[in-house]
Amino acid sequence: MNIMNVDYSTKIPNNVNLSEDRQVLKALEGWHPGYIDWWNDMGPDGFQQSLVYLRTAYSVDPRGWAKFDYVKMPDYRWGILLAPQEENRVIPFGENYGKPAWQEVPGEHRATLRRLIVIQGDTEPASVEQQRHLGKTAPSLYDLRNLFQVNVEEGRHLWAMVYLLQKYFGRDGREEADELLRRRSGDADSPRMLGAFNEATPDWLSFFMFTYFTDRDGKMQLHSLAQSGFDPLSRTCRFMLTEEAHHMFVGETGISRVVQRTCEAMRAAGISDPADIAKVRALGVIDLPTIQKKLNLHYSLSLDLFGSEVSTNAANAFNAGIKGRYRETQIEDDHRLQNSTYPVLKLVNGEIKRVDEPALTALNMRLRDDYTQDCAKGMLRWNKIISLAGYAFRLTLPNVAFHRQIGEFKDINATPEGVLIDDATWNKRKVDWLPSAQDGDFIASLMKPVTDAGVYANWISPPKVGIDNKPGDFEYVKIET
Ligand code: BYC
Repeated sequence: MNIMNVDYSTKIPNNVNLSEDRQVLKALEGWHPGYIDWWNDMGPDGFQQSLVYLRTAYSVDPRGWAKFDYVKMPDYRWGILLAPQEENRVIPFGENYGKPAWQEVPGEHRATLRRLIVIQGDTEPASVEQQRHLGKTAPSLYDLRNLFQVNVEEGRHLWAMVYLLQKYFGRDGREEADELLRRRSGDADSPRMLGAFNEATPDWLSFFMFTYFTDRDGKMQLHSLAQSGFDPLSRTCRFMLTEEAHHMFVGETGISRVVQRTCEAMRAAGISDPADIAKVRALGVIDLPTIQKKLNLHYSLSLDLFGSEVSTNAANAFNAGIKGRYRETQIEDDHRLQNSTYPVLKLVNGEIKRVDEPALTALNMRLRDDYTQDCAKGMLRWNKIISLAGYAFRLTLPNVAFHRQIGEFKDINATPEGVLIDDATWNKRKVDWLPSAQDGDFIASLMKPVTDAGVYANWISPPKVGIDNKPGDFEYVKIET
């Protein structure tokens, strides 16, 4: 079979020759009904009978891999797609640097690999659960369609990890696959594994922040796993990254459009001070200081997803050849890191300072730094919109010590500028930096569904171009209740 093209003749579309891999096909077919039950219970609330203009992967050729058509979500063809195998690929880092990449799980690293695959898999359904109520308040059919596109693809990413578990990890892999359908975002007894995936996504601004900041953690982690010496994981993550790009596009352009609309409305009303929150809110748009607060929240929650700055787990995964660095193969060094150091932000005598640590244990910090750099690009774009509208206001990333629950800064309080403060000051000032209940109520009051084609809620600008180059009044979702 041609690896570039996906076989749609089996119940589970795939480019991994499932029809000749009866045991895995059977295991996946056994898992399928539970997945559909999960999708019906925890996937988008309502809209399951609606026709949604979705893209589905039909190939893994980067030059043309998806086709668009109307689909009912439960009929979406969730498939197993791996990027083509690179001939003679070698392990690009760690103690096994330069040896042939593994096509089977190396016994001594089985537990580490399984843990990483399970964590990755757990985030995918979690995000669908977090976003399940948003369809009811979508600001347009265009946005509704983008939400559902993100949701079905996160569902596919779950399938991707479940395939790896079932093909390569035998009985315990099957048990883990079942557990992935059992845990629930925010559940007191059986929560999702990582913190940010148990938080609520209560409104569309949160959704855009989530797809900008949290999906971007996904990008960094997938890039690191795409370097893996375990070749099936590498190939799986490489293809997932193709889809992930759209999710971050939804976040970046979503925030751009909110900022744009706010600036336009302020200008039209002759408002010169963007911090005059009452006046701005009276226009039915989201004021820039509140957008900054949402940004502070989602960025800090997403930073926690990188784990501790100094981590032996990260060092072990790298040494083993299982999880590399962002763009590992493009880095010019020895790819073993036995003798190098990396500057890590730490608390030293009550001050935040960079301290050299062994590069191996500092890998989470390094990936987080790469992430921060990537996040900063959004600020440039959004601030350009604000300055073109004639306002001096600037959106900024808060200091990495701000509002942290994992790592070096979890036990201290810091302002968004990185000034350390005591508990009393934090408790008094936190409403200035993080969304308050009143901010949430105000945003919630704007979240009214808009379901006419080509029409947008007052608080968000229309997109510059349509999906798949469709015209402005295209009916992206044919709503059927
Ligand atoms: N919450 O050495 P440490 C995505 C645990 S997002 C709760 O500090 P390590 C997506 C950790 O598990 C990408 N627990 O950190 C986005 C460990 O527990 P155990 C998802 C946490 O292990 C949007 C202990 O603390 N993929 O794809 O080096 C929509 C000490 O750990 C947290 C991955 O994350 C936390 N935030 O790094 C849809 C890739 N942080 O084992 C999808 C796979 C740490 O001692 N995961 N802990 O009980 C990893 O590479 C690493 O496990 C982590 C943590 C980066 C998550």
